[in-house]
Amino acid sequence: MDTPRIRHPARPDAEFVVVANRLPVHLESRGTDSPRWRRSPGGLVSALEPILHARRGAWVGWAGTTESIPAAFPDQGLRLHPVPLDVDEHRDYYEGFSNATLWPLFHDVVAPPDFDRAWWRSYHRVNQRFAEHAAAIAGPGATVWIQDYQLTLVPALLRALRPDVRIGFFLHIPFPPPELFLQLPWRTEIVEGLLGADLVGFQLPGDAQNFLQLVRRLRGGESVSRPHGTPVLGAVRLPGREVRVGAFPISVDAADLEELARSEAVQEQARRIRRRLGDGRRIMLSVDRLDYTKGIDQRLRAFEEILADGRVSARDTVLVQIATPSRERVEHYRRLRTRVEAQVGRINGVFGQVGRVPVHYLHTTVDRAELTAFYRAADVMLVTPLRDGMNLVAKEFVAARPDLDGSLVLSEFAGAAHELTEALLVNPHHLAELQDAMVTALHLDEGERRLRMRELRRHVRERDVHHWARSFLTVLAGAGPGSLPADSDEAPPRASVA
Ligand code: GDG
Repeated sequence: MDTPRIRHPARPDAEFVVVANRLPVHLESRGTDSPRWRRSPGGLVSALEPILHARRGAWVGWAGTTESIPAAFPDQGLRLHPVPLDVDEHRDYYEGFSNATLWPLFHDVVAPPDFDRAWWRSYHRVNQRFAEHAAAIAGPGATVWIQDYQLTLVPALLRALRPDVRIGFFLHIPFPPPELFLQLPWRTEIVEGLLGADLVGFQLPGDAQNFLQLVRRLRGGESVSRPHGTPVLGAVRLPGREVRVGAFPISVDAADLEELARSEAVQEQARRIRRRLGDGRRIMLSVDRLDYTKGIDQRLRAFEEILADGRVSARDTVLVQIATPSRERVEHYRRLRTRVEAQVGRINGVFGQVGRVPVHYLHTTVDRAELTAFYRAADVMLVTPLRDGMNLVAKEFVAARPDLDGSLVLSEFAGAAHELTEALLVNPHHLAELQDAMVTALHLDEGERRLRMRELRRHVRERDVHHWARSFLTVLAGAGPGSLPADSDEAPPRASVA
């Protein structure tokens, strides 16, 4: 662990600033020891870390606690700037507006969103605070990259404070069709918030098109230039500047995951997992945050039915569901947990025997090496969300299979399905189709498994998370201050991607 360093007061000298709801650290409690700050692993931080180091970077975000931040806040070798949130703000800005309004609305209202004025006020206030923190540390002409749906107002709020900086925004979740988005009482404020950026990036071209269509509805057709082709699909003209809009599908650190998957320790752990689940049994695996968008209950129901009609048997097949705890105080999430745990209990009660249950349900977070061992141990990976911006689990599974074995069943409503076309693609709402895909995946012959996996891996290795960060930042570097003469009629130049 790095020596703790304190970053107060802020200095306005960072050349590159990442603004995200969370800092890439968390407090870890072990036994009776007092909790310690640890780096949170993840693709975003590994993609951005080299850039943060090379460009005098800083990261602005919430530290994950509503307690006051200790004086010796460790920056883990990065310049971390914590934004404080109190208990009420955590409830209203984070659990409320972010996760009970925007999250369900942006995921095709698979759960009904709640609209609450007090949450909105808190969301606005907290976004203002994030903007002020970013403004306080960004050097003259810095690049600021704002992440995700919790911070949609920050681009415009930051521009008002610091018109000299170049602002990028990336949305990690889907952007809904205008008919759904327009339900939001604060729709204009959010769109204007995003238009404070020089580049607004989405996962898929369809998300970017939804946003451009919405802008046409709200601001008039003449404000949007013609499509250009991926990654920049159009631009919104504003007085004196333009906002580019594009698609940048996120990915994983494939080389890093592959190295971990090839390590002897992970391979041994994978063998141990297989032994413990019963040698000779085929393993189906799912890994999700316990979220209603991930299709966990639909998947369990599909499995229950193929057990009931005898297409699979608990003797030779087992389903491992890792369900990471998530947003546990939000009502929809509590109800989902109750539902899923009742289903698991029923399936195991009806189809299990002593020492041999059909579903292993782990409501926990496993460490990265163990997760990779599960990926390596699986015969079939089930990734069947009802709606998902991308879904990194699907790409991680592929990256972790240098042995070219394992089959991937993937929902067509996950962003990843647009790239991972060699997976067995399914509509997770169609129970029979999902069941057929599960059974087919369990019986794919080795030749076909290898053929599909080779293609999947080629894609994930070429388009990894470094490629994602590079393409976004290359387009952003050509956007922003000075990229368009004030009253130009010219279409913006086609962006080139490194
Ligand atoms: C949002 C969008 C988009 C899960 N359980 C454990 C664990 N994980 C890790 C996975 C993966 C990550 O969490 C989950 O990422 P996903 O992409 O699957 O889903 P969201 O959390 O909903 O992410 C999504 C993403 O942002 C990025 O833009 O793809 O569409 O919804 O990396 O590995 N990691 C460990 N233990 C666990 O138990 N170590």
